[in-house]
Amino acid sequence: TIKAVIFDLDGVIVSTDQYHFEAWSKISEEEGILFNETINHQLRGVSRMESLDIILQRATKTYSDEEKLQLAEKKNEYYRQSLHHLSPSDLLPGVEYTLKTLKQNNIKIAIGSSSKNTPTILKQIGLDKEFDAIADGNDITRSKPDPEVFLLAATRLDIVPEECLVVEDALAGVEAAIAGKMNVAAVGETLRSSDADYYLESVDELLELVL
Ligand code: B16
Ligand code: MG
Repeated sequence: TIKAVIFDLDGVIVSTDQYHFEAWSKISEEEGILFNETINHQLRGVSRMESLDIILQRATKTYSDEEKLQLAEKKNEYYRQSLHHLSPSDLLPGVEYTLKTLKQNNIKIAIGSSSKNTPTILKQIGLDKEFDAIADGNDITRSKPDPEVFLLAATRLDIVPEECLVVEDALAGVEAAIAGKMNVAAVGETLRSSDADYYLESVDELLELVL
């Protein structure tokens, strides 16, 4: 039985991926590095510094650690500019209903996100008080596909991994959930044939699995 659902944030609760894409595009353009949707897809669920490393694989010059930090900071400033526009209307389809229904049925809900901007995002979309536990990029040292963020969420919920269902839009996140011995449901076209236990067209389909 499933006693808790741990939601990824970007790409599952809210579609901030477009904002990440725009911010990384600006950085790449300024630095003269090739960047496109395909490369952006590799950044899903991956931490900020690891994302930068993936982008810099196509750079012709080498960057010092100091320069990398500056680029990551600049990207985050661009990204945070976009977050100002975020509002409850940006919740992905079915999210509000799903959270409400899980609560009514005494299923615990948590966030497990790589993003250090999780507190800001949750406030902007009006969900900062909704979850029983939040584990995010500020709490962890190893990002997805390491299970750390999901295991921390489970610990904070006081539910064993085997009784948790993770909902993810990123391959790294699906792998993290599997590594943490959790049940995992994938959303989003690109994960249609991943190793996830379930595939969902939209988040509300998880209610059929859990209730
Ligand atoms: P930040 P998730 C992830 O969030 C994003 O999918 C990924 O693209 C981003 O690089 C990462 O958060 C770090 O975000 O720069 O805000 O700390 O999908 O795990 O909720
Ligand atoms: Mg995601």
